Amino acid sequence: MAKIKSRSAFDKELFKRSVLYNIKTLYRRTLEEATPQQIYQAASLAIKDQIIDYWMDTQKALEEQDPKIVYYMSMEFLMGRAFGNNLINLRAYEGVGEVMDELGVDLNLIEDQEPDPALGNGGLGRLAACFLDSLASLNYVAYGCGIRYKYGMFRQEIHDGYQVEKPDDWLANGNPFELRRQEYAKEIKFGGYVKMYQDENGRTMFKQEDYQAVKAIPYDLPVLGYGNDVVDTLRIWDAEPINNFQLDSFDKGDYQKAVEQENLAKQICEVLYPNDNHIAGKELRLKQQYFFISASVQTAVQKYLKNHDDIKKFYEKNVFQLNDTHPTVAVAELMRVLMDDYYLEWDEAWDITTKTCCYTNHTIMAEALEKWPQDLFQRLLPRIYQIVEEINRRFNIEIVNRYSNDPKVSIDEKIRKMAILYDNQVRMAHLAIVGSHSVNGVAKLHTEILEKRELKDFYEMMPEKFNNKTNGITQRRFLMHANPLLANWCTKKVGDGWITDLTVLSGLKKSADTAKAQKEFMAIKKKNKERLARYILQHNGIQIDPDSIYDCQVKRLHEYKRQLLNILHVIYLYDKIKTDPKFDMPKQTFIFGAKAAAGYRIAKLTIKLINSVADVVNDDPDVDGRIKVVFIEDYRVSNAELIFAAADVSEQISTASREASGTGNMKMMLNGAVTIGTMDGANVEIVKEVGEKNAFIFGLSSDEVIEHERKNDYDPMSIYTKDAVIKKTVDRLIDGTFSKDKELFRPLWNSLLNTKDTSKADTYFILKDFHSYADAQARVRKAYEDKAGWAKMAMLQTACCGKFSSDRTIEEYVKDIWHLDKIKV
Ligand code: 26W
Repeated sequence: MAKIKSRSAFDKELFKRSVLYNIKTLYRRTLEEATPQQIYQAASLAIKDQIIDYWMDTQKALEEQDPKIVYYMSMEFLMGRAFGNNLINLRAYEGVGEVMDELGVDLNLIEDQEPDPALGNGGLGRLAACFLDSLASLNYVAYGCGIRYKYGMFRQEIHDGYQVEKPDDWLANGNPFELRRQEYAKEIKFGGYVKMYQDENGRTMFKQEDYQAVKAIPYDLPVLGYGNDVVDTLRIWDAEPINNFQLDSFDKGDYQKAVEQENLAKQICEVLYPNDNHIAGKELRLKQQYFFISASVQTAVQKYLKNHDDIKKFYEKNVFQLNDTHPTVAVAELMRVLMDDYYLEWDEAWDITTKTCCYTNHTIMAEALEKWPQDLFQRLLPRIYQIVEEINRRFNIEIVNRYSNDPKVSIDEKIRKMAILYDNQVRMAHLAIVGSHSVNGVAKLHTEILEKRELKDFYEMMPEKFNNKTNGITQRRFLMHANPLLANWCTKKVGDGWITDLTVLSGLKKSADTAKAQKEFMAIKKKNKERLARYILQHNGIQIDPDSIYDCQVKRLHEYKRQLLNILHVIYLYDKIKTDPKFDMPKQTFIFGAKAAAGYRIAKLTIKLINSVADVVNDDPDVDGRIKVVFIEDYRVSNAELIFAAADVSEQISTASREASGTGNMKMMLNGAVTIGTMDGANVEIVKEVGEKNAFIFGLSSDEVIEHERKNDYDPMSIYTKDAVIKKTVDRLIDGTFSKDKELFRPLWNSLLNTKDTSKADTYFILKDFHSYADAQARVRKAYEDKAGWAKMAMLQTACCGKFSSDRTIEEYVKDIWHLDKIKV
């Protein structure tokens, strides 16, 4: 068993009594009469009872020990279900399982009652969730700051092969773990104008007038550390009208304004924007950003001043990590609070702000770089805009000072490239860089690309700010909870130290060669494959063979991630089976899971293609079960856990240079899946850890991709015309094989071979990488036939995964950027 760091072991009897009591008082029912949902609610409240004590103790420790704390500011937190995870971190999972057994209740069924809190799109939101788990587990005090969206990521249904978006009403049954903290409500101001006046000391002051206000109400969710009694807080904000219709509003003729304020409050937290790597530039999104940032910044400053008197030392006890550019208004908001509310001078406020803020970049996709129209920004946030203007003015002067003596540099050119305000736009990434003391990428390659290309001018001017923090994942959720069989086996082999130090798993390396360990490892994989097969049978009505290779690509649907390459390869294999009687292959199941942004036409059509290929291939007697294609509906954290545990092959096939890091790659690796992938994002580091011969690497390198783009010399049409195999495969999209309407998939064909505008053809190098990918797949199939060899390779994935724990990532942030102190509870 794990070293008991927690003061009290889980009290089974108390828990059992508490569940039964809750069922009675909440629902006036007995256990036998209660529905699974009611048992889930009752059990959650019983667990929360225990958590509250630790939560209060953590607050007390915080006050006594006064450590530096981090505010992780993020528009997205993709937490996944809390119930099972809380049990794991309380080290009560087994105990609760036993109680449920005694009560004749199936714990899995109870866990399945919980909706997935899906307040995030994909990697960036899930990373935030893993970081909170690690922060609490490593004894740091952290606040996640975000938005309590009424509707999270849409629920995906597949109708006739097409994605249909349904609202995700995750709060329909309430959230038993949350606490509404009305007493910490904040007022947030939008619009109006800024009045300038002199105060009694003759100082120029600024006041926002004639604004619309909403009330921000915090809801706190506990974030448990593993076995250490630390409970951190995810604080998500909801909006409410300041005061509902007051009679005097009518009297003053303010009726219009009262209605507007009410509507504003209703809209702000309504829904998460379901775009990934693409900005829609909607006003409401900017409102969301300022709303939660203003509330969080005000809270942080007030909390600090409760126990400290020198505001100028704010940064000694607080750090703000900006999760991409989405929370970047924090830079200007902190300036505003320090100057307008606490009367600091510009230079003092700027010193504190830059020492407090840090920025993480998660993408190089140009479409994702946030820019706001200047007039919209100014209208919505007039005081904030003034401050941004002044930051920009001073930064431009810095550029001039820095380069005016350098004859090789054109100042105008530098300002054009680096200014925060330019071309009537507010460039949020530039504001984030200028206003922070740390700028980091999320994998080694990604940070290099930022330094050498995307943010080259900034790197040149302020290299000391730049650093890399390779992403990580929490093994508590993605091994312990997702894969209990493998987790227990690892503990049997190397002890349970891996739960808090993932590098301990390297102790498995010495077993990788032994037949017994190989057999045990693969028997566990088989059980997990059977579990997924049951899920797929139940949800898709497709029977898959647990002895087939499970080849999994689960992630957001995006052209750069190249699900199209994967499915084209399936089409190619299908053709081979149909035309070459001598061709044989081991059974392979291609599993996809992905949501497409609602307005992303090509991505949605790719989903339809995958489902259409599945319909044709799965039922073709010539195929004889050798290929199965499965599209898992509504991919989300809870079914991801089933998929990771069952995967043999991990598809990480983005166009090199495009995937900043990837984290699904790490989750699959942890569970013993072998990577087929490009040298992109964190794949590069994965290959380094596991060794080249234990991965299937293919395709252009990131330098090659970038070089083709620079020279603009890539011509997919010449590949298509010269290469009969590629031509045949691609033309399957439009020859009626997969749809009666031959034109249905024409837009996909065009995306590869745009004949009207060749510069827009195959921008993700699918045709260029096709053969190299097909070769890698052939190597996978060959390797899989060698049972012992495969078992060894699979086991080495788990054994070499130590580096990719988010615990390691967090310790690097702490050491290089945050400088937090650990607390003891
Ligand atoms: C403004 C719309 C928008 C929404 C989300 C733009 C950009 C995003 C994110 C940057 C998308 C995202 O999740 N990025 C992913 O972040 C992960 C965590 O660092 C990385 O592992 C992925 O490679 C990256 O795509």
